[in-house]
Amino acid sequence: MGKKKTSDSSEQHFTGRVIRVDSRMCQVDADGQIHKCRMRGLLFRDEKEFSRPVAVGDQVVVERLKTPPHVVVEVKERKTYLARRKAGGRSRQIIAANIDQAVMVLAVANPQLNPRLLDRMLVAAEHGGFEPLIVLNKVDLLVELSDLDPIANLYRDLGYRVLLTSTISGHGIDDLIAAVIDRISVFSGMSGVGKSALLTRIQPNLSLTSKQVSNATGKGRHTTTHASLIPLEIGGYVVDTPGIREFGLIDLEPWEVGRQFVEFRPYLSTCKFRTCTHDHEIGCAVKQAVDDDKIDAYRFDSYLRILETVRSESDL
Ligand SMILES: Nc1nc2c(ncn2[C@@H]2O[C@H](COP(=O)(O)OP(=O)(O)O)[C@@H](O)[C@H]2O)c(=O)[nH]1
Ligand SMILES: [Mg+2]
Ligand SMILES: [Zn+2]
Repeated sequence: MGKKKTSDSSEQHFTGRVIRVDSRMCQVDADGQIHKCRMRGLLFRDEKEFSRPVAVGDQVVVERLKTPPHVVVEVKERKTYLARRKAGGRSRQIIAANIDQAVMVLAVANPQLNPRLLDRMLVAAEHGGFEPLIVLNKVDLLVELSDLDPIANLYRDLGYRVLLTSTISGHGIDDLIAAVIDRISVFSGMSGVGKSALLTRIQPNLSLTSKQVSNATGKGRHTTTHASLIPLEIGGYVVDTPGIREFGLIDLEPWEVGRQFVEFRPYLSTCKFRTCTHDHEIGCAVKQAVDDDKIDAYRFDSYLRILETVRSESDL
């Protein structure tokens, strides 16, 4: 990378991954070397949709200057992005780009397993285009591992990967490590489920900055949006986000919610209305499939709850 032979060192370019962004500077990881870079002014020109031209997770081309800082001159096309609306505006702020997978951590106990929250996270991941990985942690607290079969099998039958882990016994940790190598992963889940403990198992010295709440507004509501990527020694990155709230249901219309339920998809084209929300419409193939036990009733109930939330948010 960037080995173009040239007598003029200012001509040299290299590619890397943006791991941190401040207002005018960013940090780029190129093969384990971290470079503080400026962003070429031209990059700011055509930005209307997004409030910043360079995002954490972007793959970029950097021009190497004789005297650093080097300059980001090109941003490669984003595969995915996690965004949120800027307060009071239409433009969106990218929290992180090119996330490969959403690792959804739940505890089997302490706190109690909450499949409703899991379904909500799955909808957000499907909508954002991140591959979900479900991690059921603290299995050491179970008497029988097979107690988890009903829930693990429900989601496995839907095609999702489900790992059972314990940071105490070490169960499933190798599988988790294999799943994060060379990928950009965002960990989400309620406080107390064991995210930090799992990350420490992946890499002992890895520390996420804990939630930072800025009181600049005086109301304590404004959580910082500055995410960063933490490089893993085994290869890959973990996204350090200020919190699970970011992993929201942004820009989802009520009729789109059903499309994020993988098991609804085969039926959608058979619903009488293209924008069917599967709750009150006639000729709904999804409701029929629920009645025929082809779609799990619990998942359908989750669907109706999420639909309600999305409806009330779009009414705002
Ligand atoms: N029994 C058990 N406790 C765990 C496990 N993983 C984490 N914990 C405990 O759960 C609590 C919360 O863990 P933490 O990693 O801080 O959760 P986070 O809020 O998701 O980052 C801590 O007291 C951990 O020691 C596990 O696999 N089994
Ligand atoms: Mg934590
Ligand atoms: Zn329908």
